[in-house]
Amino acid sequence: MYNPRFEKDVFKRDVRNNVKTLFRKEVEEATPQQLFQAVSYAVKEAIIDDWLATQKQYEKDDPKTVYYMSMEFLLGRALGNNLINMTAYKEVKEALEEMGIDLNVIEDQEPDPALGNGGLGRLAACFLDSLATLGYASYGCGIRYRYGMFKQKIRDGYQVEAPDNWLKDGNPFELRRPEYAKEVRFGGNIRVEYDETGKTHFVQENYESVMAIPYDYPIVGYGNHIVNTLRIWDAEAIVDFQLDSFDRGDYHKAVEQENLAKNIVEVLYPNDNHIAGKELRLKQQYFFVSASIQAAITKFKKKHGDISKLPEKVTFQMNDTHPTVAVAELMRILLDEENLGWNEAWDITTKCCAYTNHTIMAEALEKWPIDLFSRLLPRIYQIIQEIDRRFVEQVRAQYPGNEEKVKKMAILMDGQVKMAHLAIVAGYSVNGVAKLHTEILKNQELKDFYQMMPEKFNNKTNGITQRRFLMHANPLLADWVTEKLGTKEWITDLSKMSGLKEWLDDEEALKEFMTIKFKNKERLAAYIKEHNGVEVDPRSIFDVQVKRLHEYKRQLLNILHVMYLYNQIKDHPEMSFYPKTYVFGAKASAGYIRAKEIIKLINSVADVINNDRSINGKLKVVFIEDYRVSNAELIFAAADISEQISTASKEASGTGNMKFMMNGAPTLGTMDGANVEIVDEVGIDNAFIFGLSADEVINYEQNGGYNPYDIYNNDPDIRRVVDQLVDGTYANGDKEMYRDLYNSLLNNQGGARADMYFILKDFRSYADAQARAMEAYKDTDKWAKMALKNTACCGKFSADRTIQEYVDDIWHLDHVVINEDE
Ligand code: 26Q
Repeated sequence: MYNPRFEKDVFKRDVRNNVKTLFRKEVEEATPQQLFQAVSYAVKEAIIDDWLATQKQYEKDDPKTVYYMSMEFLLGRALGNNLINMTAYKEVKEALEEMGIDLNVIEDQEPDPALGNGGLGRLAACFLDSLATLGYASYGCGIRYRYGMFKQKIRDGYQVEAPDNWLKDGNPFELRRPEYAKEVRFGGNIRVEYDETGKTHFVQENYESVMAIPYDYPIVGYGNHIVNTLRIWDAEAIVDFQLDSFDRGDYHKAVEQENLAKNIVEVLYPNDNHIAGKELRLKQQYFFVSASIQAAITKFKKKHGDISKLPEKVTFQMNDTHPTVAVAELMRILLDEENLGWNEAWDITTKCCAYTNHTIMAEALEKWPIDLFSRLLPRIYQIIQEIDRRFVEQVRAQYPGNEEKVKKMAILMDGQVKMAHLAIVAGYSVNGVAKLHTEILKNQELKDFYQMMPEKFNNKTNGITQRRFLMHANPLLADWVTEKLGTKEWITDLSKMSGLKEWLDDEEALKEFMTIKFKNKERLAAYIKEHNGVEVDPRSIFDVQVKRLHEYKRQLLNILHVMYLYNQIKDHPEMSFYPKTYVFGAKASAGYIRAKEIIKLINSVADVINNDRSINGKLKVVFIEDYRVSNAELIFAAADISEQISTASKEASGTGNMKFMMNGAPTLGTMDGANVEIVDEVGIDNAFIFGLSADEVINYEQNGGYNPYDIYNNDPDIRRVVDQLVDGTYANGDKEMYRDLYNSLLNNQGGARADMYFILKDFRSYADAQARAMEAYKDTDKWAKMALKNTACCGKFSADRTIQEYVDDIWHLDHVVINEDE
């Protein structure tokens, strides 16, 4: 056992004491929430020792540090994960059992810290886990939103949003660090001053400002005593720090600053792959970026005198363009506070900043109106003007007379600040998140930049942490894997999973593997019964699509196909059909009307089908309310089929696809994002691939799309389901409820092409893949083999592999070891 604190008796005493001091109760009287708090504080105490030791080691070794800058960290619950990474989960479970406490029940008391939307935020969380586990010094830098991702309720089939007050019972794991507060300034004007040496100074005046207060959150590495830090910033009014400003009659200013502070960190924008061009969003971005960069520089300077050495010790990774003001903020500090010249400052900045692109969706490319931007961040804007001026000069020098290039590549153009261009120009690395995605960036979206600076571009295929998504999510399978491999090495070296291939022809092993899947399906069925009131049969095929709702992800294709199957079963009750349960989970951005219509449609179809006794339960549809990290863990473990059906070229990578694969669910999907690499690993025969290729999609797009009526007119099955959107079948006779969805499939609307996402175009090929999957499932032995093959081939998709590649190719961090005896 690695931590003496988990000496059972000591731990039990700690928990008892905590219940007493926190709640003045005995364990037997405490509520589950109180027990969660008491247990968490006991765990935190153990973490703190390692946290201190880690920071001491860093102080001594002085390793290069990555600052992972992200507007989102979708952490999921901490308690179970921390216990796993401290290698104390089983001991603590036993200790609690002896006290009559069920750890699972306690874990369920923890609110999901949901400081992120979906893929991008969850990736950031997986990366922190891997950085700590691999022994690299890192800080996650983000915002401590008062309200995270909204809670989703389904009322009468519609999505209703409720606030996520995740901090209402306090947060046992965080640590407030007021001594590291930083001031962040907005607005006002810049006065130019010259000192006696003739040097220019830029002085911001008439600004508003807030105090950024860091909260540190421990990130526990697996079994190595390393504890890194996620630093998320809260905002407080400066007046809290200068109590006398009320006396000075600055009452209005005081109230204004209170409001500014409160608003900035109030809530996470619930948009996924879509830009909300709101001023408050830009404030959030600059707020956490400025505080984080200031803190990083302060820390660096405390140890090193010479700021020009910054790139040797510090690197800033920008998670998409959202923190891109970082490059201008770093320039500002180097120019205005460190008094460096432009060239020297630029040299440092371009060696410190790197950018990851997560999307090619046009509506997700971040641009800000210049008037808004320059008003809010006047000095930052001046600096960007100068960066742009010099860059455009360079473009003109390289492509003389080619003003088209300037128009396409400039940072400031058409009254907008183009954040991706800024990130590429100032970054030393630009990476995509899957092979296909990076190729599309190089050859289409960012072609001009790639031609001008090919050396910056590289791919880092995403990954996930097996600690959360296998060990914690699926303990039965995790134990089985350890037993079959005869080692636990896969926990920190997922390539070891390939050893499972030895069991592909072992009938007994396959049976055990499928029994585990069955138990996980029973566990999910119980959850569905409790939360949806729907009975689903764990013997049916669990076909699952869980992810944010977006048209390009094509949940609509999935549900139209369910409608088609239902028609088939009704028309041919005698046909051979393996019982299926279609599981959906998805949040729609609150303002995304069409996405919400799709949620309503899924729920309406579920209602009709689940209540039709004539089909003998052959088909069930379940929409899981409030899809989030904690219930995702149950869902991945229980899936038979993983739906990854985005329009090819649109999903940069996807990471849910990897979580399903790891848990033994073959992919039913398009050749998009990381699906391509999943197929490379597992073999085309162990996936169900369909649909247009990325090249074909891009080709259609460049030629104005295709005509969906060609399909609608010629395929009666498709016509029937499309017509069912407007004949009242799924709307109690209301013919208008789904008219917009119907029109989106068939008719051009303003700028939007008919069936932009090629749903009807891919329908037949999708239905065919679905049929192939059902046929395959009927052959139990063959299916078991296919499922196990997926688990056995998931090694590449560990975030540990991804992070090692970032370290080797981009960050060049030093490896740190904590000496256990110190
Ligand atoms: C931007 C401005 C204003 C408000 C919101 C936003 C915003 C927020 C979140 C824009 C985009 C996002 C999220 C994007 C995202 O999650 N992208 C996904 O990233 C994953 C990790 O790389 C990939 O696997 C997915 O393919 C990609 O869609």
